[in-house]
Amino acid sequence: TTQPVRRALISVSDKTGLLDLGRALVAHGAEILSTGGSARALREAGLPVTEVSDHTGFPEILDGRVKTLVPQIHGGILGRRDLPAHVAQMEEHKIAPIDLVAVNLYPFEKTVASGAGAEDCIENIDIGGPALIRAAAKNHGHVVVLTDTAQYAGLIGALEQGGSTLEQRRAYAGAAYARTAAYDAAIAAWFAAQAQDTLPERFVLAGQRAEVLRYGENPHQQAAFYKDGSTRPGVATAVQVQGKALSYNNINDTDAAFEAVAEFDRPAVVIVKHANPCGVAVGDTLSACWDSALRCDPVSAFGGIVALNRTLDAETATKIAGIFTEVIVAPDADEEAKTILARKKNLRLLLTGGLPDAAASGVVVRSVAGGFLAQTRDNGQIKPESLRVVTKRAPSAQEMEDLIFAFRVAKHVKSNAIVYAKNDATVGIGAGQMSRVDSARIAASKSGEAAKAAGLDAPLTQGSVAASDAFFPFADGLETIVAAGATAVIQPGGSIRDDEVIAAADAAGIAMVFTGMRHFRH
Ligand code: 93A
Repeated sequence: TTQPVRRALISVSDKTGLLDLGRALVAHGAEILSTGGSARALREAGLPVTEVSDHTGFPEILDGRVKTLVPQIHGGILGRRDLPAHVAQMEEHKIAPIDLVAVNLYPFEKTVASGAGAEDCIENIDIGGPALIRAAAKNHGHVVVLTDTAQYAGLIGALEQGGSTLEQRRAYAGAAYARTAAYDAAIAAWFAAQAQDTLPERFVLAGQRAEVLRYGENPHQQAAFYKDGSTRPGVATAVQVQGKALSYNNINDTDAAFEAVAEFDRPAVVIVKHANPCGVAVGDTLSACWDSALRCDPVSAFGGIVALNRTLDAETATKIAGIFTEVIVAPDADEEAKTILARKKNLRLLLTGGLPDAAASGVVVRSVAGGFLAQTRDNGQIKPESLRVVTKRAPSAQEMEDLIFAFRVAKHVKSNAIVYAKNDATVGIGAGQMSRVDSARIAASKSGEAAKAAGLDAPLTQGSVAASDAFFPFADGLETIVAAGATAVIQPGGSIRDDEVIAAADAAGIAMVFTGMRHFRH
């Protein structure tokens, strides 16, 4: 089944590695057929090449839209060498067999990502290339297909052993169909975007395996990190400056932390554990934000992920490095900060080069047995003018600032979420409980422990404000918050018992604000 290459067709947009491949093919006695630009590059390197148009006697026409879409080429690729009838027909029509096809496609994805106009994008829809790839992959019993420059080295190695093996050709064929499928998925997504069809009838997910991870959420699970080519600053596009390889959980937590910190305009720090914030603060400097964020729950912050929305400075880096931290993610870090962190060999430092737009639209998916759910991402951000005070007492200016801050944090906490905040920092976070009352209680009791650890006698929730990601179905959740010492509450409103909840707030003399927007996150 080892198949030597006597004739190869090369048609590549990305010329990386082209000359190495060409030289190896020539050295092993192959004739090279090639299209315009690829042929020119090979010829300029002194390699013998036959233009496809010379081989077929038919010129490239329609601005190159038709260059390889001819029977001499597709017959040469698709003809079965093991069927006498095929061999006879090929001879009759003077079709020479082609044993290798190396194609990479017009850069459609890159053209779209560059923000090019529709005409440019459409011209970059490759037709002949996918046809060549699919034909060669179908006839992998006899033909080897290369669709990725990273495959060239493997093929060159095989040529040195006398040719490609069936096993290798089969693997490349599978990769070839995955490539054309992903390519068409990108084209379909572009058409859907043009038509503003957010959730199209057929939703195709495509991703490139960027990394095989050591394991998944648990050691007995396999895992890989797939990237979809998005340029949104974040965990997929970040540069890792130092530290061990990221784990599955690290990637998930880093994503949660960085998306949360991007919510704030002022300098901010978010500490995440198990995909939930355990300390968040905004302030004038990152260093001050770190102190406040850490105070919220220093026990949980151990082994956490820290996200910052400004360039990491030396003072803040020193403080973060003072406790065990798994990952730091920031838009950038200054040289002094990098030097300080370099002493912590295992600590990962990720630099994203920018911040994602929290208000940007997009679609998020999650798998369920038998399919997946897709929804537009939660890009909702409450605006001060849409808030409605529903109690007799209105919040003070500082309370209002803390309420808006707490609600922004609650958006990034798993439901049921209750977030206590004071002076631009969280002082208690209750996450992921099945009952809202439990979230309110847990957050308050954690803050009591944090206060004890800090040598304070009053719990941090005393004189704080509280945010709830969804409405209170009964007054009990609100009463728990009042008992914890909060003086103002923010919540979406919209329960049939809103009146009872408002009455309980008035009875306690606290201020309450409705947002009209819910932030469930499961
Ligand atoms: O315009 S096409 O869809 N029509 C074709 O017949 C065709 N054949 C190969 N594009 C076609 N190709 C593509 O040309 C290949 O997929 C490759 O990306 C590109 C290489 O062109 P050149 O060798 O001129 O740089």
